[in-house]
Amino acid sequence: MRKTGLAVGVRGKRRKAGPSLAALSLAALSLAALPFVPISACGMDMPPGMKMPGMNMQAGVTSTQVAGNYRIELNVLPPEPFYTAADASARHVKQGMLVTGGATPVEPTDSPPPNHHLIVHAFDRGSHALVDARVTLSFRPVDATGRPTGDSVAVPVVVMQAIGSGPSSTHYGNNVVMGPGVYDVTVTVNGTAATFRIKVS
Ligand SMILES: [Cu+2]
Repeated sequence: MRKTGLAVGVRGKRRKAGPSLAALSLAALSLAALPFVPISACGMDMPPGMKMPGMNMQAGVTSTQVAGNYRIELNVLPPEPFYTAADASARHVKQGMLVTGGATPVEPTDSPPPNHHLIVHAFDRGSHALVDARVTLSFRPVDATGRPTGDSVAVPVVVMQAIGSGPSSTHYGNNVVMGPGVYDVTVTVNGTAATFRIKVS
């Protein structure tokens, strides 16, 4: 890596390269003071491929891959509550997941409590239209060299929409327990596989 700007020498009067300690802690402070960025509708508002390393990872991880005929977007978000359509309307729920099919949801109140909402959106590669997909999803912890450090965990895939956002918000996945670390997440969309390496905090 090339250092720029910081170590411009003054001849005969050596200056230390790099920002001062005070500047560093100021930088850390301003990072810590950044407001939490809410993400609506399961990350639909985040540009594909956007990552926020070193920042509040609760704000989400988004990663996109093209595989076969599909563009697959993976999101790691905070856990979400699930509702049936009847539940949601009876209780006037404005935020959360509307279950439209698939496996049994893992509720935020389940034990052990899930700490992430691991989901995929599936789009047509060319038109970027949402596709109706049969999705499988699993994750496996890996070390820095990519070697697996634990078993692969299959995620029971719920088909859901973000409440209030309609069918265009359809996505697949569930609440999961994922400790901090690096994972290989394997997704299949109608039999087409993609593996994402992501860092979860
Ligand atoms: Cu969701």
